[in-house]
Amino acid sequence: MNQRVIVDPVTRIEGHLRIEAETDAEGRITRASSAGTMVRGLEIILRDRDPRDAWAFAQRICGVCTLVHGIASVRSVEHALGIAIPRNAELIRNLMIAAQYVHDHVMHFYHLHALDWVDVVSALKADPKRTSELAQSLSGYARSSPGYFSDVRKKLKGFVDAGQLGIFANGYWGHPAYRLPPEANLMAVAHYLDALAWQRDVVKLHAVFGGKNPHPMFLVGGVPCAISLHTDRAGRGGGHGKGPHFRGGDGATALNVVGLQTVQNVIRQMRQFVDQVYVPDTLAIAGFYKDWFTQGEGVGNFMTFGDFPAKGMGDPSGYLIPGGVILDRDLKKVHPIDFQAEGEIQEFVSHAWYDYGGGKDQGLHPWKGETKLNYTGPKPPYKQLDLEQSYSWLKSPRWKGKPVEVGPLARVLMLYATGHQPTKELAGMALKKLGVPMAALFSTLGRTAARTLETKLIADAMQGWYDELVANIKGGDLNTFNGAKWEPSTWPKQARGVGIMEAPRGALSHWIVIEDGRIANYQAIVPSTWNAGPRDAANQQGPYEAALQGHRIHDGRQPVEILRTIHSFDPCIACAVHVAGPGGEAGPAVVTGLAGS
Ligand code: NFE
Repeated sequence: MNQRVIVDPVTRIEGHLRIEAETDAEGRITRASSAGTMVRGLEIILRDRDPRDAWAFAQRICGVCTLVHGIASVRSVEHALGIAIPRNAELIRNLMIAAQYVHDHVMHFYHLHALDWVDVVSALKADPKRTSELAQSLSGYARSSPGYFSDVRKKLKGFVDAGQLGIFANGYWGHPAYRLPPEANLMAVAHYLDALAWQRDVVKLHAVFGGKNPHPMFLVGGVPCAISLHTDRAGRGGGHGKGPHFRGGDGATALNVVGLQTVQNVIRQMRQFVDQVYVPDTLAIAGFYKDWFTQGEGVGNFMTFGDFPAKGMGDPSGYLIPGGVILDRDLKKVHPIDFQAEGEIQEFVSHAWYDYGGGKDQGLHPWKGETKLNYTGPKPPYKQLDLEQSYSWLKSPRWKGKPVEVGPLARVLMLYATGHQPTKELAGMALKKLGVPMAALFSTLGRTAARTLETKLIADAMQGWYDELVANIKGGDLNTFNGAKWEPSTWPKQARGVGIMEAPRGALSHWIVIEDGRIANYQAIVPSTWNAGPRDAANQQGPYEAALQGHRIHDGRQPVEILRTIHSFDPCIACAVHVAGPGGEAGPAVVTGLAGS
């Protein structure tokens, strides 16, 4: 019987995502539709405000990729007004963005995605001694003794016996699609718990540079963290006339030696966890699911905007991750992006609950973007969406009319295509270990593996930025702010800018139009919008929708296959629709509805 398998909400993501998958008699997906079920509002809130304040509002788009909207926002204003930031500010921003990647990707792997592959309940059957042998065969990670795994198993048994799986509730435990032996399951559960503790520590990097996390502080023209090696715990000047006074601590208001040492420790902790836990776990788990290297590709087009500048955002030749577009999997040609051209980056609303002044089939460049809400869907509670009409609060962004995938896979492919040697070596090592060809990257697990590989590349790069920052400070360069154009009286009457960056989930852009010192228009095109958006005016599917095509759903009440592919993108619908949630609802468990059609 043909069915419509509905997953709403998709959990272990940020925000509200609904998938409606139409299947044939064999349970194969013939058409999948992706719907964001809550609405954006940030663009409207930003109108008429001071552009120098925009980051503080824009950053509240999301608390997962906590800093990226702050960075994209200040970059949009800097681009509009022609402000160059000091090298120290660039290094500090690079370190903060990189820390966000490492934190976010590890969290995604263990806490949002692993349970699609790891059967928590099966871990109870594991032998702690054999688990220890398995863990020690994979890496030199210290927490790998039989006693350690025995304790984790005991803890887990406590959850299960009490009927309170807590954070592990509502998985499809026992589903035949789970293939790991009990020992691999126990090891992964142990690392899930370790990663929770680890993230609490590494988040300190943001607190040192930006005051807090989530939502650290930013500043148009630089970073708000002054550097002073002469401050004590209370931030008072020290030194007693004897040169630098190397005291200081958590209470200091300026970046000092203690803060820098904390950053160095975080970088070490990050690299250690990535090398000893995240990379080996990804390869070990992926080895049991090689059929997932041949499905879940998506649209076959990939886009990056580029990030981690070495010579300012104005000079893309200095970016660690280059920008460009790869079409139809062809890694031999990278197409340049023209951000200003009207026909390149556009958003469509043909199947979204918005109107455009010029008609629903029009595509708009974001400087001319409109945010006019028009909900025409069924009245809740509803069983099905009308997929022939509008069915999502996400718009459909397109590059030259084409759907493109953004995110870790796009970045790894771009680094590979542009000859980045460490990427080539790392990808080569991973593919060899797994015994799969390069084409395996174009898949559900290829996307997940690419996220792991880029985490290692970026964690390794952090040490270089840190060393350069310390060398600058030692050389007497304490500058973190360019205030030359701080005053609106120095601005032109009208200015337009785009702030680009690579957020963990992919290419992010904030578009600002400034008139008479105020924001006349503001549009954010977010990675999850590129990936999760609905069909466009030409009926082309977005990447999520295309990636689900052809998946065989074995049990419509437990569609773990849909979760595997959707989670491989790491959805954030809060970002994609810039949620304004009225009720502060907690995310309920995965609900699967079957509606015959
Ligand atoms: Ni809310 Fe985000 C990232 C942005 S979403 S997580 O990464 O921008 O796509």
